[in-house]
Amino acid sequence: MTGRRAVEKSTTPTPASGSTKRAPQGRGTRRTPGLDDEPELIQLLTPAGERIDHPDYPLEVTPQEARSLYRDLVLVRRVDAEGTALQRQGELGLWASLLGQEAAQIGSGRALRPDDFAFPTYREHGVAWCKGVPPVNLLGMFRGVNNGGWDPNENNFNLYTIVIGSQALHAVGYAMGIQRDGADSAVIAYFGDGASSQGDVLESFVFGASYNAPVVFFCQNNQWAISEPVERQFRVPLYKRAAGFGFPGVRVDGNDVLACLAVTRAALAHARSGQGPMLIEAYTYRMGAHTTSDDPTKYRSDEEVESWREKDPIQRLRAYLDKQDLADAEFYAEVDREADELAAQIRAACLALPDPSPTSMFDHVYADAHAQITEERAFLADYLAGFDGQEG
Ligand SMILES: Cc1ncc(C[n+]2csc(CCOP(=O)(O)OP(=O)(O)O)c2C)c(N)n1
Repeated sequence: MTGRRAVEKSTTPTPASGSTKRAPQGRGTRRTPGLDDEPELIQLLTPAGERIDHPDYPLEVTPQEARSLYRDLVLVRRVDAEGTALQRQGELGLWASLLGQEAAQIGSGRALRPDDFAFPTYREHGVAWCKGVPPVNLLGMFRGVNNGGWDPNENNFNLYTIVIGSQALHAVGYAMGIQRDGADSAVIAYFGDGASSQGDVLESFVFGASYNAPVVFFCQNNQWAISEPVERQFRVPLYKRAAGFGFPGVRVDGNDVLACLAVTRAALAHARSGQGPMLIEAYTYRMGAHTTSDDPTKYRSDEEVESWREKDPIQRLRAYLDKQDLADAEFYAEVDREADELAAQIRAACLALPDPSPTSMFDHVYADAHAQITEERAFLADYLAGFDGQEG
């Protein structure tokens, strides 16, 4: 591991992880005056579960709220594990795992009000959970039986976006719309570190800033864009890019659910009060593969993965609950039992998803009837009818 990542990992303070400073090597030795200050990492819970305060992001959580955040983290991890298992058993074509990113998603998702609109990528299963999208609805697209699986307007949660970064533009457009409606809501756009190099995301920063749109850009920096490491894309820490566009950027510990909740709440309040966008960089790690069709052992080291395992978001909150005596064995057993039940439900519902008719691929191509589509649909229907009565 060389370059910027080495610099980032050594200078980002994670109090209980005991990170040590290493001499930057390779490309990381190039210094940029004024841009090489230590990035501040906003953290409210250390990896050992110690609660710390931050003057700009105060947060009160009741014992009940802390337990419910734990429950969400565990259930969402289980939904994700079931998605991976279903794909491995041939029931899904693909699955994009969120393993390791639960705190970034649950923390930010819990900060959203029902009237706030979220624009996800393909990995935001935790945000979907917070927005009330039933987990089984996430499976349709990955099983290839529908193009989405939920109505975006029912839960103010847009359909998953595979085209990297395009949803950031949709989010800003939507935010400009609600701004003109005079609504007191905010919009949040999720994307990854790789996506932040995409033109669409940078254009959305320009528009968001120029129009002071009520939008929060939430970047989950999970360190890798498939096999591209983050240091290949950034000369400066990602959150610092916001300054160049004229709005604030902060880096939050993406494995700390409390910090993600507090910082996202503050950013949404900032957006709602007419002060325009904010960029949140949730500094986290993708513990699993990019998707089930990827093999990360080809490009990243076991040591790197292990070092992040020590910062696990669920263990961290559990350590806090234990230290504060907020949960007992019965509570943990109940959450695990609920997770087992949820996994079984998802599995059964996935297998019961109806297969679409082959000609349904022509539906919704255009809003109104279209001569060419009508002809192509009829051609396929005729062709398929030719097999009627044949075996196999
Ligand atoms: C416009 C576009 N270019 C390329 C791809 C192929 N692609 C799929 S995922 C991905 C990497 C995305 O990385 P990042 O934004 O960091 O998100 P992550 O998957 O790590 O959460 C790429 C390049 C795509 N889907 N869309």
